[in-house]
Amino acid sequence: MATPLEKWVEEAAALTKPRQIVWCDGSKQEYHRLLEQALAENVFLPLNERSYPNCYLHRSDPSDVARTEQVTFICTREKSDAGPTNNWMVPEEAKAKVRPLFDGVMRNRTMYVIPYLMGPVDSPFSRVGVEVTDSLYVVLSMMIMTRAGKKAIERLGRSDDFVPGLHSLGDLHPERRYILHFPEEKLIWSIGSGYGGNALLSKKCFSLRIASWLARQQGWMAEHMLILGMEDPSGQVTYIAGAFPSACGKTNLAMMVSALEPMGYRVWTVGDDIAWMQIDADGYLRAINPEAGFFGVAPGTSRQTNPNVMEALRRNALFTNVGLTPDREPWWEGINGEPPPGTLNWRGERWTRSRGPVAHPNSRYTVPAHQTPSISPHWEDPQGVPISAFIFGGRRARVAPLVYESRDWQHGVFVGATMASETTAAATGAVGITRRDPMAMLPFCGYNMADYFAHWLAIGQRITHPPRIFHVNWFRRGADGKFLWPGFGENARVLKWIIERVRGNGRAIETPIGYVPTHDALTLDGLPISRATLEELLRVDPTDWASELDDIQKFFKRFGNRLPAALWQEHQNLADRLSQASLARK
Ligand code: GTP
Ligand code: SPV
Ligand code: MN
Repeated sequence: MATPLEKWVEEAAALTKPRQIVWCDGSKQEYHRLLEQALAENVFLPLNERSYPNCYLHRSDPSDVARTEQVTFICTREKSDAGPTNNWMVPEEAKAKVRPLFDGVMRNRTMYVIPYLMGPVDSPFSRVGVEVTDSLYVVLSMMIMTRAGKKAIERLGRSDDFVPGLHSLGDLHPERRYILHFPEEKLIWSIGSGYGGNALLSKKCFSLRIASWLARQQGWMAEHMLILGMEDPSGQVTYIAGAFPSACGKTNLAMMVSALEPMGYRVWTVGDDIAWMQIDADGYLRAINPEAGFFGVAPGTSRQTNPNVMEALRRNALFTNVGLTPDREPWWEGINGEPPPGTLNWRGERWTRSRGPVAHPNSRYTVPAHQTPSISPHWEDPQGVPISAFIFGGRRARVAPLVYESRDWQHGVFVGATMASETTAAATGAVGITRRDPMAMLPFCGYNMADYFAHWLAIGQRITHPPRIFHVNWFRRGADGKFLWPGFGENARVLKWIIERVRGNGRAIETPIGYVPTHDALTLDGLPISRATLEELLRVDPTDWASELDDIQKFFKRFGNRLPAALWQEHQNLADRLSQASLARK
């Protein structure tokens, strides 16, 4: 008898009518066979075999270079279950609209079936998904980003507990592009895009949008978070999970070479984008990284900013929409000086300054996680790692200081729920607009965010040892428009303060927004930073925060009476503390 998986694949094939169906086993031989085919079809171009062995370049359709939030939908029976921040359609209407686009779409194409496991092979918290796709780029990327093939099939057996994802490139026309989620039936449909988060359905679609829905039902958390371990000179490792919006520094923080390494502080990478977390029997929150690879932003990555990933990228990596030098090496802005003469841009044209950047601002690399020199010995621990602190952060030219700590869990949830950040090239649309992006989940929460906040509050009630909650901002700018903080490896100085706070000995002053390091609390040895700059970095400006309060109020009002009262209470408390502080100054 056919298994539930086989049945679903048959249905998908009946709809899309492929020329043939190929089941992926996830083996090395298969990867190489599919790569040969991708090279023959020009889906990939080979890079320099000496300097970048087994590395390839993919150029996507120029209209298909980033996630498209405007055509991403949460399809629930009730609109209120998707909430005011998601695009919504009734499931039946969404299917009626998009089914015709899938009908016969694979007629002259091969359908690849990719069973995959999210999470370590022997972890009780791992889950199975299956993607069918007609894109070789997707297949090869999924082989790096997930544990694909046999491992997943073995885990699934005859069970029907998997998240099916139907994907087709369609005709790549932006008007016929839809990314649909049906959380009530744990189903994903995606058509018209071959790009990253739109097409690698394991990532944002399953591990965040569907998983966040499941997590709320089942009492766990699925978050857009990096996971790292900070080792201190005694060898003790403190694990931290951090939520920053897309292209705001998760991968770089998770893989940093700590500026404090000479003092014995180093960073171990567990994950760079997604954390699945459960409360364990001892009352700690434990996190696994469901992914097996990193899909990272290329521009800005260099030997100086992120030597770990530069090392990892020298073999078995896929590059998307970067430039190509005459030596057939990948090139992007920030990698190293000027592009060599004769460099091709991301569209494959000979680069000239007037053609804009060499690499697309959202160009990416895809690389197996285990290749990074900083990979934690515990990154595949089946039970996950215990989280002692959460960090929320965004790109804020003003307002948010370098770092502050929330007062308690409820206040920390308020800090996360009111995060804001300037938009980036990771999604289509204007760049640099400040928007509220709660917990960096605005584009990824599969249900009403008011209920999501309530879930966070409820989780706090259940953890005996809740992580302490911090907020950071590496992107504050001075009057000259330049970043005040050097960032990257220097962020270790902030992590050091965070782990000191966790252990009860970091120095801080209480401000209306929370606890800010005293001027002598951060270890700044060897960093040429003036007292004035440090003061500016740590400054809490009452005028800025007063307008922040107004904007938060507007945002909260969108959720009507579904917003937990505790968050309105925190809003009021912040207002009270700010007005007390301004009275005290008078
Ligand atoms: P997604 O993969 O889209 O989720 O992005 P991410 O959050 O992992 O961001 P990533 O670490 O890839 O960084 C995005 C961009 O910000 C890159 O161009 C980095 O070079 C830059 N960046 C990262 N960390 C810092 C920092 O500490 N300071 C500054 N100034 N830039 C940074
Ligand atoms: C993000 O945008 O947060 C990413 C890239 O990590 S994508 O996979 O396209 O979502
Ligand atoms: Mn991301």
